[in-house]
Amino acid sequence: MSAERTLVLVKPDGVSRGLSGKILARVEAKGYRLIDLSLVSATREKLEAHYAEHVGKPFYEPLVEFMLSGPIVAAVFEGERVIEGFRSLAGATEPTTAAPGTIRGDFGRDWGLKVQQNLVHGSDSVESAEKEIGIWFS
Ligand code: RTP
Ligand code: MG
Repeated sequence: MSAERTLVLVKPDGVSRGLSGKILARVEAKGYRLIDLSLVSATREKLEAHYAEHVGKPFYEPLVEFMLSGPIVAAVFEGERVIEGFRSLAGATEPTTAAPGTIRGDFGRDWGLKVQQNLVHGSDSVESAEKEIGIWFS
């Protein structure tokens, strides 16, 4: 099987809490190769494209506000089955119940807000990875 690529975002909570290095180190330690890396500020346009599937949902607007609240680390990682592999490292969406040993499970919790501040994003398919890499690394 040929190597895949995925887009990883360290969300504003991860960057502001000083966890970017730790998070990227976990992905590298698993054996995935860092291909591209950037500290970026999101824009509404980028987020609308990135979260197109969530536009109109009740958590969409708070999610956008959260993603605009500070800088984001965008990274591209490569490796066999990296899309699945990173999502497995990240853990379940809700940090309170994400399994210990995962990024969200080890570093995240419920901060009492409507939108989970769950530290990371990872693409969920080859198609979304291609689309998302294009959005954050254009
Ligand atoms: P991501 O896309 O960020 O990797 O996370 P995911 O696949 O685990 O979660 P997804 O369902 O795609 O949702 C995207 C992000 O929206 C926020 N969210 N809040 N009910 C809620 O309050 C809610 N549901 C989702 C989270 O930040 C989630 O990561
Ligand atoms: Mg998702």
